[in-house]
Amino acid sequence: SIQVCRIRINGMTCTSCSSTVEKALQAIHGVQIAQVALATEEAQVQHDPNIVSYNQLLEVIEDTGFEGVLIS
Ligand code: 9UX
Repeated sequence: SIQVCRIRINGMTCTSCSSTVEKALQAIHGVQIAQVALATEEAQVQHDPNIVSYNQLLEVIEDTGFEGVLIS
């Protein structure tokens, strides 16, 4: 089943930042939809937890140079 999670993204200051994070999340196998909002500093990610875990999402975010923190 698909899980929707919200992640706080710390360190983004421009739309290029948020685009980088969004594209990285969208490229992950097991992610259906990923949207990153600069204004709220939040990502909403629909993923299949059997394919990609929440912790793997955080690792990809950190690989882009930003910090991710689970909201819900
Ligand atoms: Mo532009 Mo966002 O260097 O860090 S991509 S401000």
